[in-house]
Amino acid sequence: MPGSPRTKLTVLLAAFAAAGGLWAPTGAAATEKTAETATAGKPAHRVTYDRYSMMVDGRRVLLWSGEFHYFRLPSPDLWRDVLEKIKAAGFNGVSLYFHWGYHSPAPGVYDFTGVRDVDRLLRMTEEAGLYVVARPGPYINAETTGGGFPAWLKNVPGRARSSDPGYTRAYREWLSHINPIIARHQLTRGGSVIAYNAENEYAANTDAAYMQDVQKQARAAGIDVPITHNQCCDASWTPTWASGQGAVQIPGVDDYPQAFECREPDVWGTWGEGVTERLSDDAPVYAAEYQAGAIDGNKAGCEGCRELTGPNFMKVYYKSNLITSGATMFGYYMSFGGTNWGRLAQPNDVYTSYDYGAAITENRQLTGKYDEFKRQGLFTTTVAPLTKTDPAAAPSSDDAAVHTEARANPDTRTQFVLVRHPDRKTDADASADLTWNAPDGTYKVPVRVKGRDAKVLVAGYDMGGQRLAVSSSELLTHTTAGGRDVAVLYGTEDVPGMTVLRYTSKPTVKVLDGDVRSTYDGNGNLQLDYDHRGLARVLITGGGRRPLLLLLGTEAEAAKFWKSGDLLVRGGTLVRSAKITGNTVHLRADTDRATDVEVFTNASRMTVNGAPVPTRNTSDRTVIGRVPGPAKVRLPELTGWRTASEAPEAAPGFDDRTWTVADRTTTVSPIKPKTLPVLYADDYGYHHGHVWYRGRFTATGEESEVRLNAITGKGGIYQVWLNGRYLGSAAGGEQKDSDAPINPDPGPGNFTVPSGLLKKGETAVLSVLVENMGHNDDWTAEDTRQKQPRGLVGASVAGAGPIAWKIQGTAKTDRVRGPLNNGGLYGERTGRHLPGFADRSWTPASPAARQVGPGVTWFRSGFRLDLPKGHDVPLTLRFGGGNGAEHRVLIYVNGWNLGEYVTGGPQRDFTLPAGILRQRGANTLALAVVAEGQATVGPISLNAVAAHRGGVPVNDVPSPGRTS
Ligand code: IPT
Repeated sequence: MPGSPRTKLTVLLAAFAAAGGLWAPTGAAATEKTAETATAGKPAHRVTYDRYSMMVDGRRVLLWSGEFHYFRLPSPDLWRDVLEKIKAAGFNGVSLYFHWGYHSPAPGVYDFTGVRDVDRLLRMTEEAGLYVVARPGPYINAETTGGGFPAWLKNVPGRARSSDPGYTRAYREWLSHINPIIARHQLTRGGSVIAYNAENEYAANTDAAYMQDVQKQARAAGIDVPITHNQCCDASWTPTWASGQGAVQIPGVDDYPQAFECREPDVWGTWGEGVTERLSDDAPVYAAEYQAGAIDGNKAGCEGCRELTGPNFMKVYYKSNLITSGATMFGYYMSFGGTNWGRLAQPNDVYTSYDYGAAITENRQLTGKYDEFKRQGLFTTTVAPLTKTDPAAAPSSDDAAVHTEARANPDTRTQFVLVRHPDRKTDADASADLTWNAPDGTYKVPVRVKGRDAKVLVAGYDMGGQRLAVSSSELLTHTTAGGRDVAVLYGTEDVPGMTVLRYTSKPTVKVLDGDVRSTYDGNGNLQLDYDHRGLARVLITGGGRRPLLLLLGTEAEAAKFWKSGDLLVRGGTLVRSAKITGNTVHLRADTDRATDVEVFTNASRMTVNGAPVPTRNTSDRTVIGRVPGPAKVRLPELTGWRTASEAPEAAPGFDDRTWTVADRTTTVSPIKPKTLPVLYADDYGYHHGHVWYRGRFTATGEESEVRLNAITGKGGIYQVWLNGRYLGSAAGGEQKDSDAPINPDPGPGNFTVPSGLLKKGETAVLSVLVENMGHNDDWTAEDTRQKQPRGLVGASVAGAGPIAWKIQGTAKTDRVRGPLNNGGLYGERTGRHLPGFADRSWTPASPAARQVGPGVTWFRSGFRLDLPKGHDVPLTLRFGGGNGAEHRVLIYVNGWNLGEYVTGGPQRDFTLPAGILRQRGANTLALAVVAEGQATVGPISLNAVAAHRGGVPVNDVPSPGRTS
């Protein structure tokens, strides 16, 4: 994504439209496509599709998946936590990017162990019962450094995302590592992968031979599930990869109708109507990436993004996709965003947090958006006729303020009616009577759309052993347990609802709870009238059908339900799973307070997370367990701090003999340096974090000014010393948008040489510390963005002769934590960030009590945690405002770089994931403060975001200490 996505996108869209590049249907005949079936060990499944939906073993599947980035959560056991939360929200799938650069520090070097163990990730998806859309790029965008490209690709000649030979060798190398892992986890081999996405939003500067080869590589590695693509931005872009060379089997569309202005969460639809269009006549409609959060490009904070893409938006837009477009495949971007730990961020768009305003927060907490996902997800994955629908005549509305659209299943004739305002953005309160020609007769159905809202109503549905004729309430889910059906319907609070069920004779209606009137018309119609208020319970028996327990609730009540297999559960903060053995229900559940959890089954005993809880049975044959809340949590104060300043590189006498000589005169980068030699960090193999430069020259005594240019990526700075004297800092430049002219003077910094500092004939040393904030992406596939250099792009001293340069970045890649973890600060090169570093000789002082000067200062503290077992207590590190000059702080916990605090930035709370954090044991916190002048940092504290009894067991992630 570009920095100003809206402008960028508009410009590109206009260009495509002008070029006559609007999408046109191919008119290909509808056929059922069969993916090749392979077998191995586990039971293999057949994956097919037609124009309506995907199918597994011939059974139609509505793929309701959420995007998840394992690389943004460096604690594999927490992957399971998030996957289980995704599953419990009613999703049946996850969409997973695989990040080339995360696995590859250098050409030919790949790592799939530890936090990079994607084989384990895919096993977990199988265990969680989630289908996977595997998206290995090679390019992924995702607001991550290089858009997922390894930084070493910057040194590979030839245009990325094309069939250029240099790039081809590189991406085939990546695919040769990742494809076999994905292949062995396909459904066709008993795994979870249902589809494989080739490339990513490959819509500008395209090369069909490349697109074709990416797929050829996949097939050669044994990928036999359907290949998909996520078409950029809406269906108006070309190519769509629906036909011709490079075409995929299931072309999909990405859509972000709300765009990314999180400062104005009430402004809807800035990027359009957001209705996913059909790209192929013989494949399902696929909303490949549908907006489920937003990039916080203007630093409004994630709550603004959550509001912009909140429950009302979800109702109106997601339900339109179901009915207006008949989509049966969805990937919601993001379900959980995570953290740009280390140097994962692409600096133009994001900072450390990638919370994204998603349904599950960066600290893995459930939000109102999660509730809405659950309401929609339980419905879409329960009601099978939704997997095959055609447009149908909609009920007529007697008031134009209420708009209707419909689809129907051609086999079952079940109807689905979208009810909304004609203008989706309006927040009016509109009512109408619908005249509904439903499969079981014509009904008059009063409906009301209150505020920004949309509903999908169902008619003519065989609901277990029941027949739902029509309802003005929405269907959450239903199940059959102990010989009876249980169904949950819901609607807007205080708004009347009406449901008609069909019987062969008059049934017996018993209202167990709430206020529900019933009438039987003698023609098989049992009509129930009620207001949506709390949760009403109605038991209907006789009438020629098995018993039905009908639950009629508000939206809030509906969100309290969970479904695990056939079991329906109500209450608790999270129910991960429920199963029944004999007379006992076993729940895996989280609670943030003592609460009742009700299971709609006739059991009498209950265990929660393995421990029995007191239960009582209700008259409506359910069991209620009393589940304890969390134990009290105590967090330590951060004390025992020690501090030491660094930056010896600034001193003239510093020994840089082992540093790399920077003397290149050519570069692969399309951006040419202002002065020679080339000083681009990547050209010397230093790809992440800080780099140091030391330049020597023989002084003339006439030097007047140091003139520098540096590209840091957005938000970075660099600092300058001459003969050990601090000259100051400057903002690093950026080279951002592809269509912007190349900036001829990026990140300029001119520093006056203090008189008398340099003596004629003596060697002078210029030391420069430049931060690399991350690499640009390449979303328009023109290569110049991602190859934009980092580091110095120009350096001269007015009045001086030539300068001989040396450069030093990351000393060596951390084998466990990976290439993005640490850069080239002195302290990083010497292990000050690692557990076990001997800091006893350092000065005792806490950050808040110690003023730091310009340059780099480290603080270290150790703290013990003793969090209660069987609990999930997500912690953050919180920064108080600090004082003085601008400063930034790299946060190392047990040697892992968990983010960068920047004064004036949008983020003060930094997620410390369990696993990296020893929940019961000793932890090391190390902070590298890079200040532009005199400053005080903090105060800094540990903060518990929540406390839940439950969670998943989290093992400590290996965090080796200093070894040399
Ligand atoms: C689309 C990308 O495919 C995805 O990787 C991510 O960058 C997402 O957007 C935004 O967060 S790009 C589309 C909005 C033009």
